[in-house]
Parts: sequence; C-alpha cells; structure tokens
Amino acid sequence: MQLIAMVVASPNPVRNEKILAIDLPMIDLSADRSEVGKLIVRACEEYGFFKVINHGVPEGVIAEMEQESVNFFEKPLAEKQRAGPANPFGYGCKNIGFNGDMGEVEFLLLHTNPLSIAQRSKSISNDPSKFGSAMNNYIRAVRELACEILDLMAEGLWVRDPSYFSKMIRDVENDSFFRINHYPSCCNNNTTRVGFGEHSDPQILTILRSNDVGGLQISPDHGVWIPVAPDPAAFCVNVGDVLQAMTNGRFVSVRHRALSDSSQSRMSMAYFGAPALQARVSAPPEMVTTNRPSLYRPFTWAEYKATAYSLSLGDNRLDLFINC
Ligand code: GA4
Repeated sequence: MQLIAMVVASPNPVRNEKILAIDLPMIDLSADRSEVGKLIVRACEEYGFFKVINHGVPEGVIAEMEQESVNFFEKPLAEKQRAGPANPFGYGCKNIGFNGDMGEVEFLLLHTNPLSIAQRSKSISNDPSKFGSAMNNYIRAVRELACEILDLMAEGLWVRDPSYFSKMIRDVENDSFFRINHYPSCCNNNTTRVGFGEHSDPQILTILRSNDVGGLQISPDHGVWIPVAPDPAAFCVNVGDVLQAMTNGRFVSVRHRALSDSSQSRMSMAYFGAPALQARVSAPPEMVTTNRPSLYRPFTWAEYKATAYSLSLGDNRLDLFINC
C-alpha cells in the first residue's frame, strides 16, 4: 500500500496533525476467491480498512434506506426527538455514549433485531412499515456481505472452520447495531469540526456506506491521519476490536474519526456486526502458535460491551483484555 503525499495546511480548527493521502485497497469481490482472500488479509493486517465493490448489495436496497434516513433527518428537531434520547438506542444529537463525549453529529442508533426494528420504526417514521422494511432489507443484505467477507478472511488465514468468524453474526441472538449519522453543514465558512471523535469499533466487523461527502479519517499510526475518499459505489469495511482478538492480534482494529464539513452535509450508514451477548470470544487454534502465543484472554461479548460503555469513546479497551 502506498502513502502518497503529505498535506497539512487547511483552515482547520482540528489540530494541525500530520495528514497523509492514501488510496485504501479496493477489493473486487467478484474476482478469483483465493486472490480476494489474500488481498483482504493483507489489507486487514496493514490498515484494518478496505473498500469493496461488486459487493452484491442491490442498489435499490441502499437507495431506499438512504431515502428513509434523509426523510428522518429532514424532520423538525422536536419530531426527531420523539425517537430519542439515545440510551443507547434511538435519536441522539451531539452526545455520544454515556461518559460526556460530544461531536457535531446527529444520529439514529438501532438494534438490528427485526422485533426491535418494528418497535422503533413507530417513533422514527410516519410510515413505520416502510421504514421497517427498508431497514430489514438493508440489514439482511449487509449482514450477508459481512458474512461473505468474514468467510473470505477465514479462508485467507487458513482457519479450518471457514465459518469461525461469520457464525457469530449469523447467530439469531447476534447483538449487531445499525447507526445512521448525519453531520449537518452549518455556515459555509470552510472549516472542519470533529463530527465523531477518534475511536475504534468494539464489534467484529463494520460495513460503512456514505454519501459523496468526505470526512472519514483513519489513524493506523499514532498522530497520523489519513482521509478516506468518499465513494458511494463502494462499501468501506473495517476490523473491530473483537476481530482483532479473534485473529490473535494479526488484524488491526484501527482508530478512526469523522470530521464534519461546514459547507456540505454528510450522511453515513454503519452496520456493526457483533456476536450474541453470551458468545465467548477467543482466537481459533490456527491463530495461536509458539511464535505467536495467545495475546488476549477469552471474554464474552457482554463483558466487552459493558467495558466499552463504561469508558470514553477514545479509550483503548482491548488492552484491558491482554493475557497477563
Ligand atoms: C463506537 C462504534 C459505534 O458507533 C457504537 C458506539 C457507542 C455509542 O455511540 O453508543 C459507543 C462507542 C461506539 C464506543 C465506546 C462507547 C460505546 C459510545 C461510547 C462512548 C454504537 C459502538 O458500539 O461503540
């Protein structure tokens, strides 16, 4: 992978950090399976992030979910607040989590369980069954994509059970979330502010799609920020903490953030594939060798999630699970 240039100057109240330009690996899922597996493994080891095209999620399914999201954020604040506050599910504005984190963002955070979707839709849309069916169709399609990618990872890593990772999010009790973020434009004064602060995703895998406004930045090295070019034709995929643990540290759950642009509004939709609460997270035997002894102690997703919610957004939580 190539780091291209160093661009620093910008009318930017976000500190003048080192900003590098990069093209994330673009992986064509319709290419030869074993090649795709190798490319995904390399991307997850180097950057924890990659983009996929020919992903199989129908354009219409994406367009409907996006339209429902636009309809929601266009509503007057008082109506949106009927779907809130986010504790953690529902409509949230500026407040992130429960420990004082804030950003220039409004969002809907939802559980992906169909019963929960049906229940929540009532306070989100004037046509709850339309919202519910758009979301169910979207979740079904991106979950399938996530499972396919997790199977390709297992194959690329030579894990004997190719469904070792994907079976966790195929479990009917999976605790996967869906988040729709809206970073509103404000004032055309050409500044950027932090929309969603630096963090890693706690889950297994995140499948993100955004409109054609940039803002996502990744930080594979401390203090270095790499902007990810927006690409509505692709999904951006990233490794979460649980997958870092399940690959015994071979894949990296990279810290990232979203900046909000004062003159253009950005919307992104993120599916966070997670295990069932009681599922036990541990690396398969193939990932543990004498040269690479077991890095993390086994834990349940419930335990990990509780730790995440007890800390701040930017805190490192996976280090708390390192084997002594
Ligand atoms: C980051 C990834 C997902 O957006 C999220 C976030 C969650 C929340 O907003 O409720 C958390 C954050 C995220 C990590 C640490 C905790 C939990 C806010 C926060 C301070 C939905 C998730 O699963 O973890």
